[in-house]
Amino acid sequence: MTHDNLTATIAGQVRSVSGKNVLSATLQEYWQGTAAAVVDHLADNWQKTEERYNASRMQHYFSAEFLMGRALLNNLNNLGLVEEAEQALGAFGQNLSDVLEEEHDAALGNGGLGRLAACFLDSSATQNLPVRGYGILYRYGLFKQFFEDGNQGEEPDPWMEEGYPFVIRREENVKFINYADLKVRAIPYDMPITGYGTDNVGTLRLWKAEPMADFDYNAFNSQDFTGAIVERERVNDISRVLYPNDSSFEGKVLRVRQQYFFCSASLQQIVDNELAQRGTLKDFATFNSIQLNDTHPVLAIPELMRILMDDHDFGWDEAWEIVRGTFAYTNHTVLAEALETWEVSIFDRLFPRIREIIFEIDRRFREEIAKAGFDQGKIDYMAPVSGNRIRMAWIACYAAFSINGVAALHTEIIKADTLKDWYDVWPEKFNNKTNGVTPRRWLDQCNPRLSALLTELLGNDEWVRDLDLLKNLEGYLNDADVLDRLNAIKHANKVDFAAWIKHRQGIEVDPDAIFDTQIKRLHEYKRQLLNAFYILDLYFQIKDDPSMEVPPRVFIFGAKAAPGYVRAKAIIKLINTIGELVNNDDDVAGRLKVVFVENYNVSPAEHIIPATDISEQISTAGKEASGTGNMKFMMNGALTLGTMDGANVEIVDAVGNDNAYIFGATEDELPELRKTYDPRRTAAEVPGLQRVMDALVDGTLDDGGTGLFHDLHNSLFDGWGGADEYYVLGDFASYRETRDRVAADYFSDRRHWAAMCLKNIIESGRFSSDRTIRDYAREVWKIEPQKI
Ligand code: C3B
Repeated sequence: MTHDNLTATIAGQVRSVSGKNVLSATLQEYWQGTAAAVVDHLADNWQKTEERYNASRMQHYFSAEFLMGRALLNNLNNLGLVEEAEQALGAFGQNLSDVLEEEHDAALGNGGLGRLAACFLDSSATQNLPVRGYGILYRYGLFKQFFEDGNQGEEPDPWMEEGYPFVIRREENVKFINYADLKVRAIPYDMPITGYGTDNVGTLRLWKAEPMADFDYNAFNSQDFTGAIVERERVNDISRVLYPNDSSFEGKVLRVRQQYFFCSASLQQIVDNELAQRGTLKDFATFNSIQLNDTHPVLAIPELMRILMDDHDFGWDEAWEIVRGTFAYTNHTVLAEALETWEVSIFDRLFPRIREIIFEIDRRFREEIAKAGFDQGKIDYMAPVSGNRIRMAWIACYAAFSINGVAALHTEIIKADTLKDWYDVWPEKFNNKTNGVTPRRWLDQCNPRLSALLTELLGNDEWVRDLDLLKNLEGYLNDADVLDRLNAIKHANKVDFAAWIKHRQGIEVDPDAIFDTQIKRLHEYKRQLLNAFYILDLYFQIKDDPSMEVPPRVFIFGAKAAPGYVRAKAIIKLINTIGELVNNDDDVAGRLKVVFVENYNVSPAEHIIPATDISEQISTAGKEASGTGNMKFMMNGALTLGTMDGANVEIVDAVGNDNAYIFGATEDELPELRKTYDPRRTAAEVPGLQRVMDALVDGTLDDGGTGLFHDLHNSLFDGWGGADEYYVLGDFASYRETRDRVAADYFSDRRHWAAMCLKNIIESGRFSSDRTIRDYAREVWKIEPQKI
C-alpha cells in the first residue's frame, strides 16, 4: 500500500468515526481511524487466510486468557507500515507516538499464561501456521491498580468502551449456550492476528454473552420490569469480568459458567466448520486438534462428547476415540492451590448433562485402571470424580493425547511429582515445550535502537523472523566498538525510561545508576519479599556508615496482587514503605531509588525491559513453572540474577555460568535443607537479617496500624505449614552476596559487562516463541504452514 493510499484511508476512517473534518478530530479519533485503516488494509488477506485454514488440518488454542496489550503498533510493524503511518498522520500535523498512546491495553489475562497465549498467536501467524485462538471478550480486563498510601487499590478496566476497531462482531456466527437455568447467545468477535513479513492473517475469536432477546416483553408487560432487567444482567455477567487470580483457583460459580460458555461456543463453531468442509464428523480428529491452556478450558472434553453423542448420534466409544485424538493439555503450575476442582452440586445446577458425562468418564476410568491392577486408594486419588468434587486436571490427563510442561525442569517435576501417577500409566503422553516470547513485540518494537544495531550488523532484518540468526554475532563479543554502542543504547533506553516514569509518577531516577528490575505478578513464591529485604538491609548499612561505597542503583518493581490475596498486598505496601524511607533519606543521597511502577501491564513492560540491566528471577526453586519475563530481559541484554528455577535453568545453559548470576538453594537441595531449617536461627545468624525482621514489627516501618507487617513477620517465623514456606530467609545470604557482586561487576568493567549482555542477546533464539510453536506444530499439533 502506498503512502497516499494510507493517508486517504486514515482520513476517511477518522471522518467516519468522528463525524468531523479530519483536522478537528481528537487524538482518540485519530487512533480509532488509524486502527480502522489497518483493518481495511488486511481485510482481503484475512478472509483468504481463514478460507485456507478452514480447509486444512487446524490447531485450536483454547484459553481463558489472552493478554494482548496494544495492537496498533504491533500491526503496523508486522505489515511494514510504521513509516507510512507516521507520514500519513504527519500530513494532519499528528505524531504517531501520541496517537499510539491513546490505545488501551487489551488486558484479557493475568500474567504469564495469558501473555504466552498472545505470543503464541503472533508466532503462529508469522510462521503461516493454521492456528486459531478462542477465548472470552471480557468487558472488563484485569483491574487497574492504583496506590493509596502505598496500598494497592483496584478499579475496573473498561478497555473497549470507547470502541475498538480490532475486533469485528460476527453476528452471523452466533451460537446458543444452554445452562439448566439459563439460555444465552454467544456472539463471536474476531481479532485479526498479523504476522511479521507475511500476508497471512490469523484469528483470535473472543465470545461475548448476550441475552436471547434484548427485552423480555412479557416480563415487561406483566409488570416485572426489574425482574426482566435482572435476568438480562445475569446473562451479561458471564463475559463481564476477568477473574484476577494468577496461579490460584477461584471456585466461583460464575467462573465455571464462563469456562463452559467459551468452550461450548468454540466447539460448536469447530464442529460446524468440520461439517461444512467434510460433510461428516468421523474425521474430526484428523483435521482438528485442540490445545487446552491449563485446566480452565477442560470442560471442552465432556462438551465435545455431548455434541458428538446428543447432537450427532455418535455412540460413546466412537465419540471417546475422537475426543482422545483431539485434546492436548498444557500444565502451567505445580502450586497445589491452583488445581481446579468443582463441587458436583454446581454441575447438577448448571449442566446436569455434562455432569452425567463426567460421571460416565469416571466410571470407565475406574474400570480401565482397575484392570491395569491399580489399588483402590490410587484409583480414588486419580479418578475424575472423588470426594464429591470434579477434578479438572485429572479429566485432562485421562482424555488428552499429550500432556506438557512449560520448561525442562517443570516437566521433570510434573512427571516425578505433580502428575506422577499419570506418568506411570501413560509415559508416552508426556513431553516438554519450553515457553518462548515473540521477538517482534519484545525486541524489534520495544527496543528500536537495539533492533537497528542488530539489523545493521547482520545486514538485514531476517533475524526478526528467525532469531537463531543472532548466533552469527558471536564475532562481536570482543569488538570494542560494538560493545560501546551496546552500552550507549542501554543508556539511551534508560534516559527514555527516566522521562517516562517522571511523566507518569513524578519520580526522578539517574540513568547512570544500575537499573535492577523485578516485574511480574505479586506472589509469595516469586519472592518480591527477598528483593525488598535486600534493599532494606542495604539501607541500614548506609545508615550505619553513610560514607560507605554503594554502587548507585534504581530498584524497579511492577506487580499486581490478586485483590483477595492479603499477604501479597502487604508486600506491596512494604515495598512502597521502604521506598518512602530510602528515597527521602539524606544519608542515601539519591544513590538508591525504589520505583514501584503503578498499574504494571504489557505496555509499561515495553518501556521497562529495554532499560533494565539486571533481571530479577528469584523464585523459590521448583515453584516457577517457566517464567517468560526472564526471556524478554535476556533478549534485550539484561543479565539474569536468579535461582535455578523454571526456564532460568535453560537460560544459564544457553549463555554459560559466566554470563548469568545464579544463587540459592536448588530444587534438589531444598527437601534436605528444610529438614533442619529454622528461620529464626537463620535470622539470628546471618548478619543484618535480624534487624530487617525486627523492622517489620518494631515501628521502623509503618503499616498504618493494619497489622500487615506483623503478618509478614509471622509468615516467616510462625507460618502454618512450616514457617517461611518459600525459604526467603534461607536464601538471603546467598542472594545478598551475589547481588552485591553483580553491582560491583557492573561498574568494574563496562565493556566486559556489555559482552555478557551481548552473549545473552545472541543466545536468545532458543527462547523465541517461534521455536516453541515450531515444536508444538511438529510434535503435538502435526500441522504444516499454509501460506496464502
Ligand atoms: C504461569 C506460570 O506461573 C509461569 O511460570 C509460566 O511461565 C506461565 O504461566 C506460562 O507458562 N501461570 C500463570 O500465569 N497462571 C496460571 N494460572 C498458572 C501458571
